[in-house]
Amino acid sequence: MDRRAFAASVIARHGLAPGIGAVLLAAVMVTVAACGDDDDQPNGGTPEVESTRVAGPATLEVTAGGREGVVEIRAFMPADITVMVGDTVTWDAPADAHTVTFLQGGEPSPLIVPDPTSPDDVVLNPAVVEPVPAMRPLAFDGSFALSSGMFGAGMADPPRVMFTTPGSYAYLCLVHPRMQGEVSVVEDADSAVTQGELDAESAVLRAQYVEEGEAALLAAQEGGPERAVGPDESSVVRVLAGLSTDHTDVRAFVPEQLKIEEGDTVVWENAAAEPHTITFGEPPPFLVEEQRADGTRRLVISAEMLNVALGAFEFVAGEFFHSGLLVENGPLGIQFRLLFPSTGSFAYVDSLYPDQMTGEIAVGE
Ligand SMILES: [Cu+2]
Repeated sequence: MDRRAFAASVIARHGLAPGIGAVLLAAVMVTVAACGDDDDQPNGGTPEVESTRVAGPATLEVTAGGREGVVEIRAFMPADITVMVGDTVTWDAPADAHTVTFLQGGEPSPLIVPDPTSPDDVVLNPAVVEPVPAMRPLAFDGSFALSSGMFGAGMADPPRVMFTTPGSYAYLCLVHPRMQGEVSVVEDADSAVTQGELDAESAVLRAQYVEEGEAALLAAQEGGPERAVGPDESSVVRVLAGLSTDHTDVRAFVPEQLKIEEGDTVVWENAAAEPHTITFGEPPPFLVEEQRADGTRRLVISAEMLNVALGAFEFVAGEFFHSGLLVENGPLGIQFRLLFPSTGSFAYVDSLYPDQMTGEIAVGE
């Protein structure tokens, strides 16, 4: 069986939609072409650290995000790179999971969706979690949409993409759509970047973004929390649950420790581009991993994480209070409100990031 017939039989066996089949076939074809190129370049893939390129293709690593304390970087570093035809680009995700997605004119898929086969369940969108095409192709010529699936943070391995055709290819992260980059592919070695140059640029950007996040946190902490007058001379005090800048998400409650009086109300507000929770008591699990009938994995957001009684709450020491997922355009909105009728010190966490985000409400102490 030749390779084209083999690809067609794979598609037939897996019953893919015709459009997907064409994409997969194209992927198999460019993979075959790439293997041919590799045979001509036995030294391909050797990392290059000088600013001048040696002959032959290189493997170049871009950094996807990063973490420094409570600052999560939301950028590809560097975002725009110029490589030579035949170069392979790989993306390293040292902290959170990301995707590298070349939409090629398509629409970005949302991260959290009702399960298409079981709409009562809310899942991480398989179109974001899994690679597209389903088998990651080794090479990319811009003729099809390519998504790595989520990598890093214990998910898939970093993607590697060989660029076979001159042009400019924009990409983004489907988990954090403001993470965007572009790979320009040229035939001229003098214009192409080296790993040494990438590393230097990445280090400068990383320092700049960490500073951007830390400065935003300091600015939010300055002047203390916003207080409004509530009923019967009580106060309504606002606590930020996370915040974001152009290139960062900052994982902190502001203020982390809040002093209030009996009868005061705390309103937490998610000021970040990522979801947060306010949880007094044992944090519920976020994702439950299951197998679908076809063997693919299903990442369900746990009912405990989603379920929450809506309305006004009065805090009771020792009882479980949980905001659910606070996220822009989510069913619960971005605010969670609790009235504290009795004295005491009450610790809470963000269930999604319990190691990074903790807070305390001290009532009348
Ligand atoms: Cu991302």
